[in-house]
Formats: sequence, structure tokens, C-alpha cells
Amino acid sequence: MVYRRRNGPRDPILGLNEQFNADPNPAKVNLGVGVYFDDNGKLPLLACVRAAEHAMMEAPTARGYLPIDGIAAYDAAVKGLVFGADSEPVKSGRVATVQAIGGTGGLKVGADFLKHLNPNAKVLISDPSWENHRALFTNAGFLVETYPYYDAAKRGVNFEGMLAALNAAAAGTIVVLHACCHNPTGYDITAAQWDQVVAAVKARGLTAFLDMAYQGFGHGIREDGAAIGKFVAAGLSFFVSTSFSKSFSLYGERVGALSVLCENKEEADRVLSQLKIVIRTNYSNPPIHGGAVVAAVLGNPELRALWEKELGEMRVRIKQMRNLLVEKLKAAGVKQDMSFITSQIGMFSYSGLSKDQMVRLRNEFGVYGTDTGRMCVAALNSKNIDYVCASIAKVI
Ligand code: PLP
Ligand code: TYF
Repeated sequence: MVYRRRNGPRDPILGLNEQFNADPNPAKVNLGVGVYFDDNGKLPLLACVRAAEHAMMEAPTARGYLPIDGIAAYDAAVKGLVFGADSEPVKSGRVATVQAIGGTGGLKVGADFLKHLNPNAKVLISDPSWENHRALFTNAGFLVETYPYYDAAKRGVNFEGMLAALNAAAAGTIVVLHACCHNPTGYDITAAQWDQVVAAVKARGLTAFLDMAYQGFGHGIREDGAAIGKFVAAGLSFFVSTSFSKSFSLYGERVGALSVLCENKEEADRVLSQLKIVIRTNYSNPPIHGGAVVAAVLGNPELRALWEKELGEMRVRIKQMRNLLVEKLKAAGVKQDMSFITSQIGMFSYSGLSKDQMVRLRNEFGVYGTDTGRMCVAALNSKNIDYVCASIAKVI
């Protein structure tokens, strides 16, 4: 093969990581990639994960192939988290769930399945959205467009614009929605606004694809799944991708899932058979370790309680950092009101800083955020926050 094309573009976020790693500045702070770090700036290894892995090491098992759809106990645990273990969809067996290679894998398995099901459908993602949404659905063969989401002037969601776009979409359009903790803006829609989104999806015959990458980072595990309950209550069939990368701090194990809520069990069985074909023809079956850890934690009442406690601590620490950020920016001399930071939720803050300001932060201070002004609040800690605030104050 002779390859004559140019280099492909770097992922804007992962590319920033490479730049950060190469930066010799000892004071550098990485607020670029969406990763949770503890107050010592370390990637946590959760105690619940450590305990599950310890038990696994004590009773080592051989490594045969997993079933194509993954570990049964894992898929059952995902259904419980997404829909509620005692919920009607789970009890009636009308959810088809497959283990996937991270949340990204869940999105891709869903996208490939949808391409077979409805090849001419358009995909709508939020403006802005997680960068990979556009590329992933485009590479799955879809035309990808956006619905309005962020309103910079209002520092919030342009909900009228979003709703109008959904109401103008053709039947069958696939709408990618952030179930909670919107990436990159940090602004979620309210419960009442979700009701209107659900009504529009139903009235227009759209296909909702909820991306749940941050369950537990907003208000709580159950609370963050509330939008899903609304789609269920409306009697809709829809897709949900799950990621445990952040909530278990298992980024590199690639643990995620795809769930498709169907009309009945018989339909769910047929959908599952098609999802298995997508998986078989891509990577045959998923890896064992990450799924086994998550299944062990979620299936053991003590470890599960420990996980909920640890996830709660991550959530609370991020909120503390938001409060401190507002306080310390003010103390550092920033005149404009930055209190909008505490009305945002999840791991990110759209800071409102311009591209020029973000570039200066990076080049002059070694403080890395994306050109769009997104900062990962979950990477702030009691040691770096003063430096970050002083740096921001100098570029504002
Ligand atoms: N969806 C969103 C909105 C994300 O922010 C992420 C982050 O990584 C993902 C999906 C992908 O998750 P994973 O790393 O598990 O593939
Ligand atoms: O938005 C983020 O920073 C995370 C991590 O291609 C990420 O979701 C970023 C880019 C990417 C994969 C993961």
C-alpha cells in the first residue's frame, strides 16, 4: 500500500493532553481532558475496585471468551442502574443490554445498529457537544447536524432553540441527548424542560439516544437517571449508552454498555440478536476484566455501598471546587460575576473565556483547557486552585 494522504487531525482534547505532557513548565495544570483527579492531583483507584480485584486475585479464573453481549451479571447491573432494578422495563425483559468497550463503544454499537435500521436518518447532536459525537456518527455513515444548546449571552441553555429544532426534525431523526452533566458546557436542562423534550420526541417520532457518561456526578445516581424515567413513562423506545470510565475511575479498562428499550421482550430479543451481529463483526466479544470488576462491585451490597460513598465523595469534591473557584477568582481580582460556575453541573465548566485567553493561559501559565473555554473542574484541587485563579485573573 502507498499512502499519500496527509496526517489526520488530532482529537482536540486528547491532542491537548499530548501538548500538556510535553510542557516542561513545573507549575502546569491539566484542565483539558475530562478526568477526575483527587485532591492530591492523583487519578483515584477506588477502594471498591481494589476490594473486588483483590477477591478476584484470591480466586483466579481461566479466561475463556465472554458471550458476545458480555457478562450477564454486568448487563443486568447496567439495566438496574439505568432503568431501576425493580422498574417495569427491567422486570418485563424489554431492555436489550450489551457490554461495550467504554461509553464510546456503546455509542458506536448503537450507531451501527441504527444505520442498518434507518439508513437515511439524520443525527442531531447538541451545539456544542462532546467532540467525538459528530465524528462517531459521521463515521457510522450518518449526516450529522446540530440542535441549538448553549447560549453564551445567557450563560445557560437556549432551550427555545433546542425545542424548536426538535419540533422541526423529520420523523426518524436520531437525537443524541446528554442524560446528565452536559459535556462540554456543564449546563443541564431542567426536569420541566425534559418533559418538553420527551413530548417533542414522541410527537415527531424521533429516536432518542441518551448518552450517560457521568451518572452520579450531578445530583446522585438515581437523580441523574431521571430523564430516562421520563422517556419510559412516555412509552417511547430509545437508546442509552453507559460509561463507567468516570464513575468507577476505570478509564483504561473500557467499561461501558448499550441498552435499547423495546416495546416488549420479544422485540428486545430480536434487537439483542442484531446488536450481537454488530459486535461480532467488529471485535467479536468484549474483554473480561473491567466488566467483571464492575459486576462484582454492583452485585455485592457492601461493595456497592462503598462505591456509592466514593462516587458521592467525588461529586461533593467537584462542587467544593466550583465554590472555591468562584470565591478565589473574586479574591484574585476578577471583577465580572463568575457565580455561573456553581450553576453548572458535572465535571466541566464553560468558563466563557475566549480562545485567545485560553491560548494565553496555556502558553504563559501552563494552565490547559480547551480553546472553547472548557475547563475540567474535577482536575482542580486545594493545591493548584490558587495558581489557576491567579492565572485566569491575569488573562481576563
Ligand atoms: N460521552 C461523553 C459525553 C463523554 O464525555 C465521554 C467521555 O469520555 C464518553 C461518551 C466516552 O466514554 P468512554 O471513555 O467510556 O468511552
Ligand atoms: O471530553 C472529555 O474530555 C472526556 C475524555 O476523544 C475524552 O470525555 C475526550 C476526547 C476523546 C475521548 C475521551
